[in-house]
Amino acid sequence: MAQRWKNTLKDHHVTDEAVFMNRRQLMGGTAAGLGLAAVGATASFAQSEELVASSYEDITEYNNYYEFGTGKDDPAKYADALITEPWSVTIDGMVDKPGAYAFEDIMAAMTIEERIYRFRCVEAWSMVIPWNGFELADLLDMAGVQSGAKYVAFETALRPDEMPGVKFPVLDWPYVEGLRLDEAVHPLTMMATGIYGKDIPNQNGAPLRLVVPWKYGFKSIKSVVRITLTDKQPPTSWNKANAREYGFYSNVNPEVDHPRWSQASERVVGGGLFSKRTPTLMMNGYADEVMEMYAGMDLSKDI
Ligand SMILES: Nc1nc2c(c(=O)[nH]1)N[C@H]1C(S)=C(S)[C@@H](COP(=O)(O)O)O[C@H]1N2
Ligand SMILES: [Mo]
Repeated sequence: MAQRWKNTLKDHHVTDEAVFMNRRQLMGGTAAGLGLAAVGATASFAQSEELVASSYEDITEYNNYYEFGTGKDDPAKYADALITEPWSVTIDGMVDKPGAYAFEDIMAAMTIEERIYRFRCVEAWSMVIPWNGFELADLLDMAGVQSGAKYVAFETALRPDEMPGVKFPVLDWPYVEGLRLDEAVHPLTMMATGIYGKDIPNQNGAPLRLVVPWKYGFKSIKSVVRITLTDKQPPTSWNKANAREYGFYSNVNPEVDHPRWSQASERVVGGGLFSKRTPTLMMNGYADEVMEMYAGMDLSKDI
């Protein structure tokens, strides 16, 4: 599965930045010392050498976060207004311990790791992002998922005073998303709280956002305030906006085109003049890890 992002090779400063990771992103509230954690971080980057991360500037200045406007540079311009402290995530529905979980308490209980993932937007652009965060499964464990739960629903904050974009009915606010429970507890699925070892910037979904690397980017819902365990497939924003174009699963699939464009290839953001298209990989390159979850499904119909 080696995929070399040649045009971003010169941006390969991941290891340098990892050394400067701040305390919040390094410490999962456990005993790991700063020095040790930094060494671990460098090692984990070295293991992923075939994926070269996009630059911090590309990742944080070219965004989709429609609550702040639909332009790619709107989130970087306007998302500073989002107040992320204090923050809590309500976990409710079919869980043993429903309630509002303070962000600090979540961070103290979780193990923060670094994962370099491909990120593929349904609009056919892509990046490689070095996330910091924890597995969603660990957070769900904290709340105690009850038997009978089959899906996980997510909701973004809705703050008209802080989010200039929500006065436009582009989507039915708040932004909502959902996963099947097996997808939600898959080890690749994470809640990201950092990028390049720094706290995740507001435009990328501070203070915590979902990351599901084998699905189109819109599944990776930002600034999550509610997580609900349910036995019914939850509504999702883009499916509500246009069910013909956006399904519940939204798995990256180069063989199933969007009704208005091909999904066979993608533009790697950040190449500048040398920007090129590269073939899109089945399940965004994670087929070996996730394909078995879709056994028996018709991937051209269950989009
Ligand atoms: N709440 C919310 N989450 C969102 C979006 C959004 O508009 N609002 N955009 C989605 C889309 S379309 C993409 S491609 C990714 C972009 O993530 P990034 O800006 O960190 O690259 O966020 C997703 N999560
Ligand atoms: Mo997207």
